[in-house]
Amino acid sequence: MLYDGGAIGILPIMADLEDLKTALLSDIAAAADESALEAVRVASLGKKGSISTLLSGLGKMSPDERKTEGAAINTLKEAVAAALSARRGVLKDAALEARLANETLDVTLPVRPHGAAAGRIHPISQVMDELAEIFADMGFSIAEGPDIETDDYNFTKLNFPPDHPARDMHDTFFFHPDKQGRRKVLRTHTSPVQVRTMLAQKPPIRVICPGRTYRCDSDQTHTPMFHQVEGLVIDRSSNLGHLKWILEEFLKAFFETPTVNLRFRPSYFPFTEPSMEVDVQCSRKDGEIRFGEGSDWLEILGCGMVHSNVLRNCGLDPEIYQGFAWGIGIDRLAMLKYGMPDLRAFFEADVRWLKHYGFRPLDFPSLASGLSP
Ligand code: 2NM
Repeated sequence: MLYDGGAIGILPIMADLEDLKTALLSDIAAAADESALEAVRVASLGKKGSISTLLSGLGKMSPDERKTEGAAINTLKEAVAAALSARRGVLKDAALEARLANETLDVTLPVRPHGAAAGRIHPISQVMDELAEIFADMGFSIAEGPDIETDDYNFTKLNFPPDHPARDMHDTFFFHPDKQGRRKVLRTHTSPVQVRTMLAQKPPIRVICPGRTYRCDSDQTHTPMFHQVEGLVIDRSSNLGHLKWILEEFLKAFFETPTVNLRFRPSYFPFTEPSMEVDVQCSRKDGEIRFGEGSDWLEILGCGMVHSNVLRNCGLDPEIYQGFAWGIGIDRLAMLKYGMPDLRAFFEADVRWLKHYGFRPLDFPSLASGLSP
């Protein structure tokens, strides 16, 4: 059957419409699949379809004719559209039934060792997960902030006065200054996250701030982007005894040794007073380092009591609150714990390296089941 409109003429009588309806409905009922059904739709309701052609012929009719013919054609159009949609539903269900009957899946087959299971967790992500686990157990939460920071948060609020030489200690990546002459920086440490935390929260504060940090420095032991975790505790009577206990507990849990011996040496950071560098006692044999024993010392982190200027800059009254902070390099922690000799391999995205040093995605660290599976 052709629905070319021409066969029916542009001035159809009601009987022609009935014939057309019967023909279309029977074609719809006979359509065996969705593409056959679509052909009927195009031939009737499509731009040049029979019903569309009838509708476009209305313009040539007298107003009276148009009224009756128009209503009749629209009724036809609706009936055909409804039949098309009903048939489409039936065909869709039938197609799905057929697929379900044909496609089978043997759920007793072993899982293929491909895909997600073949991926590996990067050692830095693994160490960050381990840190989160250890500090969460001691009541710390994790705080994060932007990699691009203001000079104010990265330096000024942390008691680095403008033009103070301490700013040169951090080989800073500066952005071009804006119209007001302010230049943003790639944060040189995660301390600005602690500034944000102190400005936003009331003590007691217990946070760790892990993340990417940037310094313009690149050699055997430095990459321009590296990872740090800093910790901050603020309360009315937080003191160095608490700091020492937290660091010992952390290092014992992280390196999975029953004891650690720490040595605190005086040092200088603008944001702490007093400031200290901390060494762990260790032994070195055949290039391997062991903690908790031996006659050697390895510098591992920096720490101190938060400077009263920093507290004041962050809205805390140093007459009421005091606290301590520390900072550790995550990349070096990972190298020490997992025996990776070359820092630069961390950032080369070599899948062979990742296959060797990476961690299985479902073996996440837990203090109960072991941090490093
Ligand atoms: C370190 C060493 C010592 C530190 C201080 C602060 C803040 F914001 F509270 F002032 N955050 N981080 C800090 C102190 C960091 O890294 C070696």
